Amino acid sequence: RLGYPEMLNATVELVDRNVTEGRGDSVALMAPGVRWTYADLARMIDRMANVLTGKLGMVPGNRVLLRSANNPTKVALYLAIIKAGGIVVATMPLLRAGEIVKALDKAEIGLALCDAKLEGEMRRAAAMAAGPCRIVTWEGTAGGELGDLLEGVPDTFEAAPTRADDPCLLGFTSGTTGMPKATIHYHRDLLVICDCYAKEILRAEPTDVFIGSPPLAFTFGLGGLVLFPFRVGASAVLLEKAGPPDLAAAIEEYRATITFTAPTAYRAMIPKAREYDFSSLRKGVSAGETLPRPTYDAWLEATGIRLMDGIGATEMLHIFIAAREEDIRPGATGKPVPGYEAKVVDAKGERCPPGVPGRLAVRGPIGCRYLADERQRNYVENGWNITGDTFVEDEDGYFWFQARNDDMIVSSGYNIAGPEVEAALLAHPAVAETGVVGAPDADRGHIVKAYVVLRDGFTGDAALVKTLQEHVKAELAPYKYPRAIEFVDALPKTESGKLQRFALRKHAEA
Ligand code: 3SK
Repeated sequence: RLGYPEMLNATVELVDRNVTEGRGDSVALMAPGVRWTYADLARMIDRMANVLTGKLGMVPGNRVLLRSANNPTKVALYLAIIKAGGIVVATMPLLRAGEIVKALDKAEIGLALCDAKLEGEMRRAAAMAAGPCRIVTWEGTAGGELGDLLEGVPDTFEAAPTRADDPCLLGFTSGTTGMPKATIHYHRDLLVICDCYAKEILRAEPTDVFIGSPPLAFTFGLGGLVLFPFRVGASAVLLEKAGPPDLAAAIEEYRATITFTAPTAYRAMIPKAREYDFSSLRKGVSAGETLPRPTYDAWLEATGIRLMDGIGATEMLHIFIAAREEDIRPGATGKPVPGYEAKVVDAKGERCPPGVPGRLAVRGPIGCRYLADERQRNYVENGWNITGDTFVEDEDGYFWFQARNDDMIVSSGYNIAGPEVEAALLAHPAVAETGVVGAPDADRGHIVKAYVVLRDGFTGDAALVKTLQEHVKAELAPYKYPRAIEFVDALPKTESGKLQRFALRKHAEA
């Protein structure tokens, strides 16, 4: 149905096509002090591709590591590597040398392009790597070492003759376990997620201005802040600092229309809706973590926007279950995105009847291909991608998130989904953030333990513990209430904003 030609280059489709079809003067990228049209971006990409294949000796099929916060130079380099037939290996900006070296070794990297601001850890990693790695740094909009290389280089470049199923991206899973896996994606995959999720569910327009916080190394950010806007000739705003206060201010400054971020950030921005002008917004996508109903309701009340929850995976590049605004069933993640199939299966792989929880299995136009990793066998069974999530499918075909498989707490024989208890706690005005895990208990095997960050003005004392316990008992089956509550200043999170429940579990077990 998607019918891509055999020969296909993703950069040509995403950038050059905007120029050849008359959208060269439309704004592609904005960032503090930067405003590049599609024509500007196309020229920058071509100069960079000339440097890569000329002075830096890159040949099609080479893997190139890319390191920086979200900025226009990173996007141009990303797309230049792809246009020249290379394979991008993007890493999360906050990674330390000991983590970067895992990517260098796994992907056998010989060339790394790194924002000068992140050079220290990059050089330390290269010194530890198994093979030699040349590092080229840049400053701002391609000044510094890369700027010198770009001097006098032509601004036209003929794209490498890539096939639709040539690899162009190695995406590392976000590393919540400490042993990242590299997933291989093809040129066509970058278009598939635009033509399935973005076209059918998001329905973006060329006049849209996309903004958000996920790093481009997390494919949620790559889709939302580069691929989706470029596929329709819209604009994207790139923020190096994209915490909730920065994001809220930037929504007003750039008159953004579509936000991509995690539920935590939406929650933190709710009070900002009174401080900043959010009237330009028309859509909001939430992913990375399940969207709790209280956050959905509060964002709707603050902005009038029905947040679009979604679940995706680095393995499948982007979101595969979601709902259009008019089909949203608050609290449910949605239905399979057109082009994908999903089912809930039991331990034997049989489809569970509606209402019965099981593992979520998905298949569609993009499947998981790990780079040399035996965990491939656990993830793909008979063509179905077996995710690590427990879901329930209802009679109407909506999928309801229960927990990560390893987030299920078994207490006195009850199966309790930590995220469900989190959602109940978040509905209390005292609770800003919470993470719920099982803590070992001699009598019950495990008890439900909540780590809670309080909103300003509340005190974490015994009276509040009691109040929160009673609150959960009133919201959920009483056996789910947190028997232990610990008040903390912050919760451990991955760089993509996901709660690190394994860190909380470790703490609870100590
Ligand atoms: O749901 C996620 O965590 C995800 C992962 C990768 C790409 C996109 C998404 C939404």
